[in-house]
Amino acid sequence: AKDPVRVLVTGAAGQIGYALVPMIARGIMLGADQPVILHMLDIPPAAEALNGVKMELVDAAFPLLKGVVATTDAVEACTGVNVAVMVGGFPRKEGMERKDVMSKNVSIYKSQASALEKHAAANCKVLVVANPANTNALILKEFAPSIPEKNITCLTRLDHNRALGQISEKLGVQVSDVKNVIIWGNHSSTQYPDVTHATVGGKPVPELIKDDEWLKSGFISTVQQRGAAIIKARKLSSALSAASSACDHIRDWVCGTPEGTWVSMGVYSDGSYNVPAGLIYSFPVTCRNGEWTIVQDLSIDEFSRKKLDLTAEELSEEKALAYSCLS
Ligand code: NAX
Repeated sequence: AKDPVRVLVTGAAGQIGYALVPMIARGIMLGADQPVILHMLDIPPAAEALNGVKMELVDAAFPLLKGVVATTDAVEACTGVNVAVMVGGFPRKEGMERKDVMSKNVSIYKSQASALEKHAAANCKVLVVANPANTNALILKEFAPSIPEKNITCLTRLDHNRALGQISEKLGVQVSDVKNVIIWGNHSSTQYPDVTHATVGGKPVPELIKDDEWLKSGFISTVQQRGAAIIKARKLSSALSAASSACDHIRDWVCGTPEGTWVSMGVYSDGSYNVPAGLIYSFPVTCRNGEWTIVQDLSIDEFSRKKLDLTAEELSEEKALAYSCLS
């Protein structure tokens, strides 16, 4: 039998945490033959709720679940973890300035970066979900210099999956037949969902849809605004889809992407596609042997170029704002 993998979920008493931990314990993230030990972190006001989640995990009697650590101590939570899913953060509340929210998250991600750097297993893979996801991941990278930058990513897979879902609905085809959409940039409303290279059954999506107006406007804004539409309908933000997409992100990263298929991940930019180096930016990637590689040499038309640049500009501004919170 395989040795258990230790998976950290921060913010585990929250809504995404509640949907995510049973998926991990059922093998959806790391495979049906991979035992896991869950490490769950939250803050003291949520300690009792966190303990309730732990009780439910015991009650569910998951065969793959070999242990549960539920704690409000970041060092205990981070010790020995192989995978870290960072869902905990400070949400924007009504009337709060952007800078104040950023400042709270910068201090959370700075201190959790140190805990991970000192106590996580070597080669720990990190996925940041909490918003502002790209910039939280960048702060984590800055303050955990001994963790390889290739191991620090943020979640844009939910946006990617939303794009697949919209194309499948528009064409009346199975979502599993839609491939190779791309989310470029920030996990925010400036992200660029790009179908230029997407296919269904090997045929280019732009040829199948033949509705350029929808592809260049309705489709893009639907994907960009989907989070807000879910909040309007549910009075709560996306949780099951976010949790499922976080599992997809880690599974593909660890187990590899299928031949001929790419996915979107927020990763440390090396300057590919003239995106400024040093941002955490969502790119199309393939994964093999536990490492992602940015898909190279895709053609970028003028329409796309503007959108890639716009979301990069927003990320550069967020980066500057985050740094101003440090001084
Ligand atoms: P909740 O407010 O339900 O849960 C967040 C949890 O984090 C709470 O239990 C809170 O006590 C905990 N927390 C706060 N500070 C913490 C700290 N310093 N250490 C550990 N835990 C801490 O939010 P939920 O709906 O679960 O969303 C979590 C985060 O995901 C939010 O930042 C949200 O904006 C973000 N999202 C990101 C998405 C993505 O695609 N990247 C999509 C879904 C989601 O909106």
